[in-house]
Amino acid sequence: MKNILVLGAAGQIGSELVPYLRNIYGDSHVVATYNRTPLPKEVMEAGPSTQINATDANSMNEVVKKFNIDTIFNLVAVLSAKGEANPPLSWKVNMETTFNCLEIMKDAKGAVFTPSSIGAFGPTTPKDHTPQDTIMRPTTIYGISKVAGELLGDYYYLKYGVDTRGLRYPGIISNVTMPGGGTTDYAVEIYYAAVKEKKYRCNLPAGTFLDMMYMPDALRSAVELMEADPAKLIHRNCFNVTAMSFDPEIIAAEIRKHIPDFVLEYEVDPVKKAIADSWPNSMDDSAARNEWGWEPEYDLEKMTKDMIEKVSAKLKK
Ligand code: AKB
Repeated sequence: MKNILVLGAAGQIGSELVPYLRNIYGDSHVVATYNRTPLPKEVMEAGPSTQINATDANSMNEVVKKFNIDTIFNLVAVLSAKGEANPPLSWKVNMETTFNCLEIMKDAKGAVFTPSSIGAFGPTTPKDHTPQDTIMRPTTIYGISKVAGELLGDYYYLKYGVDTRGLRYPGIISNVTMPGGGTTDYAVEIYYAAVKEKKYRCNLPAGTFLDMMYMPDALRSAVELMEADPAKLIHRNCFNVTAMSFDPEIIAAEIRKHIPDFVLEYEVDPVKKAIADSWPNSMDDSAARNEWGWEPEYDLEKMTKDMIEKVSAKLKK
C-alpha cells in the first residue's frame, strides 16, 4: 500500500482509520474523502483530502488518477437500521460505491478493502460460534448488500486479479465519532449516557447477544489483513472477526464496576430488535486467526475501562 484512498473518512471508522494509516504510511500518502459530513479539522490539515460522491465513478476515478492511488478502503455504507428506513438509498449507496471501487481498481491494478458485517448473516444462520462458511440469507437490505459485496469482491479477484480483501465486522465501539444508523450503536451510546447521566434507555432487550469489537482492534485488523501474505489467504472476502459478545445487561454490569449507580432501562425499538434477532450471538473467527494471525487485544473489561476514561475526558472539555 503506497497511496491510499479512504472513502467515508468522516464516519465512525474512517475518522480514526485515516490518522492510523497516516501514522504508518505517511501523511501525504493517505487521501481522506467525504461527501456531506465535513472532515474533522485535524484530518483536513494533516494530509490530502477531497470531497467526492462515491456513487459517481467518474469523480472517484479522477481522484484515483490524481493521487496515483493503489489501495481503496471503502467505508461508505448506509448501515442496518437506517437501511430499513430507506432500502433504495441503502442499495444504491452500498452497491454503487463497491462496484465503482472494484471497476476502478481493476483498471489501476490495485487493492480494495470493503468491510462486510455480522449483518451479512440471517435468521437461518447458526447463531452460536457462527462458522466462517455457512448459510447466508440475510433479511435486511444492508445484509443483502454486504453479501453481494463479498461475492463481488471474490468475483473481481478471481476474474480480474483485483486484490480484494474484507472483514465481517461486528459492532464497533469507539469514542471519537459517534456511529449512525446501526443496530449495534447502543453499545457506544451507553458509555456516553453512563458518564453524562448515569442512566441509559436501551433500544435492544436484555438477552440480545451480539459480537462487538473496540476501535483499536478494528483498525489494526484492517491493516493486518491488507498486509497479510496473499498466499495464505483462502477466504479474502470476508473474514469473521470478533473480540467479545455481550448483551445489554452484561455491558451495564461492567460499567457499574466504574459507575456503581448506573441505571439501565429499556425502550425496545421493534425494528432494531428484529434486526439483532436475525444476527449471530457470537461468531467463530478461527479462519482469520489461522490465515493471517488475527488476535483481539481488547475484551469487555479492558475496553470499558478505556472507554470510560476517554469519554469522561472528552465530556469534560
Ligand atoms: C450495524 O449495526 O448496522 C453495524 C454493523 C454491525 O454492521 N454496526
